[in-house]
Amino acid sequence: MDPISHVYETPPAGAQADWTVPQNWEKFSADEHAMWDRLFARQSAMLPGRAADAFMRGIDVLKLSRPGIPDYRELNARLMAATGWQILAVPGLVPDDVFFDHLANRRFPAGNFIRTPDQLDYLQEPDVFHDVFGHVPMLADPVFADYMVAYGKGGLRSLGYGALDHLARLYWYTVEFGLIQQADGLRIYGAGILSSYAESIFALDDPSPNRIAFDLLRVMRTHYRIDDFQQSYFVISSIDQLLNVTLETDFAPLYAQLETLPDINASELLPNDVLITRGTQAYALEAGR
Ligand code: HBI
Ligand code: FE
Repeated sequence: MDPISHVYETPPAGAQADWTVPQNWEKFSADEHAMWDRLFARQSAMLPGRAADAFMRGIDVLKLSRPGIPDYRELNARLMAATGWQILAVPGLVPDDVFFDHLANRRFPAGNFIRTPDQLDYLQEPDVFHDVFGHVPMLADPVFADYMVAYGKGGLRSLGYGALDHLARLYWYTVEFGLIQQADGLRIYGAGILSSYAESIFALDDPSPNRIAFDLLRVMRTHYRIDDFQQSYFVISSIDQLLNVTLETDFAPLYAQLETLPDINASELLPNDVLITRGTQAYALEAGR
């Protein structure tokens, strides 16, 4: 997950001006590679029938099932051939403008560390498992790859409108926590879900959360939780829908409109919502949220 907790102003020692660092693949220990393998085995056993077809294809095309933390020299050769994207190592969270500039130029920044055994199911900052296992397979899909570029360019523009918070919700409810309606059922394409064992079950099977047909303006009005399962998920009908709505929408008037509209709570439903599932919110109510 990507909590916007502590972002420094300037790159730390050893990092480039664009916040990247050498991956230094050789420095990962046997224990760190074993942690990747453990997480990979747990997720890949559960994801067939849950993850989007595009994600499963990405795992295959990029040969992510090879043991150990991927070496970006090899991974980037495959990813570059598929969609022109590359993965670069960063120490952790990077400033928004730096992040958007990387995306706009087909570079995905990945945290250059892996969680420890006591962080198996939750950690604050995105590590290499979340960033590479969660995000990179979808970047091998040509349409999704273009969506991420469009998002990066839109992100840079949003800063000029003071609209970062609204645009960040789009990232959250698509790239991180998105669901997609396939002909053979509901599937996950969001990296925040796909890199989490428990949320990969919750997001599809639990009666608690709302599952709402994706609507751009609606999503940009909706609050989200960074520290627990989502109370609502938004469902796209295809990756083309996501790319096209992003390319065809003029965001400037939308941002102006957003200033006049109230925000929506994460669990709230609106009369115009197209519902795939009306959630009971039992999970959130039980947890006292
Ligand atoms: N930095 N490394 C990293 N990863 C992110 O996902 C990230 C970031 N910085 C900012 C950021 N995300 C947000 O601006 C987006 O979630 C919108
Ligand atoms: Fe992420």
